[in-house]
Amino acid sequence: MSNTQQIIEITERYGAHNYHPLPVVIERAEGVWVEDPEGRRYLDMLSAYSALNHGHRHPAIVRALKEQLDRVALTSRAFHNDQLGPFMAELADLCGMQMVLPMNTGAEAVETAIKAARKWGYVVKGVPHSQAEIIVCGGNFHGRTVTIVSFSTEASSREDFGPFTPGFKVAPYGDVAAIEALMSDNTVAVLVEPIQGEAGVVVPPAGFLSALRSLCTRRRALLILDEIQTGLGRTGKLFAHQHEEAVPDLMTLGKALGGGILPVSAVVGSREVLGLFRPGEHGSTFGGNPLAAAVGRAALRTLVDEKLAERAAEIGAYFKASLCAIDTPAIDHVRGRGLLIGVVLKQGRGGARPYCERLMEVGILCKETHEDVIRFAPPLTITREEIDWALERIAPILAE
Ligand code: IF1
Repeated sequence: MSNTQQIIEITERYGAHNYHPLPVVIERAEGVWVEDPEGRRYLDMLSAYSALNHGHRHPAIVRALKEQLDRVALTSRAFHNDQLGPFMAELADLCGMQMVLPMNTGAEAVETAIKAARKWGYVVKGVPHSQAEIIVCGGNFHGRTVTIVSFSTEASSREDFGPFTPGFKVAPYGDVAAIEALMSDNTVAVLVEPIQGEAGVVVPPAGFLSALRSLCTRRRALLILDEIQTGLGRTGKLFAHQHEEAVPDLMTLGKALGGGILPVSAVVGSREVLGLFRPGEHGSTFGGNPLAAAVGRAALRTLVDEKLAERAAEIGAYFKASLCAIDTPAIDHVRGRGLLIGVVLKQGRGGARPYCERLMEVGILCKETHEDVIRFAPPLTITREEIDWALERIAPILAE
């Protein structure tokens, strides 16, 4: 039995089966390439769901990690450390926001944003306690906690996990009028992804985000944008909301904020909202630890220095146009922005999984999302030559 088979076997024997991974084992990785125990190389076109915008083990980020590791790794927030303040200042400035609350995972950032919005509703807007309402969109994905799946519209994310957290209303994604119709005096926020990732790379109608910004301002509700997947260069701008005029009141970040090395997430926003937290009201053992802060600083520095957002725009446009040019009855259409691309297959042809399995056999790792969509989201450091290498293999398989 090969090492790959042995590793898969022990993983399946002891691990809860909450995933259905492709039958590939990654033993080492560098840049956009990963390698299995038998030495086979694959082009990573999933990027850990957009946590690897900088590619695997980016040298500048690894260096920051190692240097910090030789100084201090963990302090808790009971004391200050010398990395967190500068990280939060650099992050707030990059976002054009005033304050940061550091956490670890995306879901923790989303939970923090929900608590911040509710508190703002009660303390500032004057909503009666425990009456706060937050509007979300169908097809949303914001994490896996019980509160977050309370407003999921995906049965498999919420079945068997009740009872659920109240205070959420669901409107169709992209429909500002429907969101307005759900608003009341108790609405404290609207929480949306600028592009829905898990729903299958769903780009909203042009003008949706800016119309939503105006609506929230008019109805005195906070606009919370979840940029955990779309942020930090992925869609060809630093943040996906910059494709429109839609500066959020709160923004959640995660995934690539950790530079593809550590879990680092944050809520970024105005002093009016994030300034409401008092000591002891919220926290996290690892949130804002010096190792994460040092890695986060390197991730932001690299993102800007290597112009990763601009690269995503340029190379993403080339990749998307090349995918659209593939002559095949299998593809219904291609959608997405920057290097967040979904190839939507025609229904009733067996779905996207078999294509992902075929692509793995020729050295490309990607993932199906929602049955009929192949998601391509390579690291933003990918070169045009590597995209061409991928296209030479993708085209024949999609044309089969
Ligand atoms: C899994 C999906 C993507 C996210 C947005 C918050 C979170 C995520 C917009 C929570 C996380 C991850 C979770 C991961 C797979 C991946 C995913 F398929 F689950 F939905 F990317 F589309 N907001 N998305 O995309 O962040 O707590 O995971 O750090 O659960 O398998 P997290």
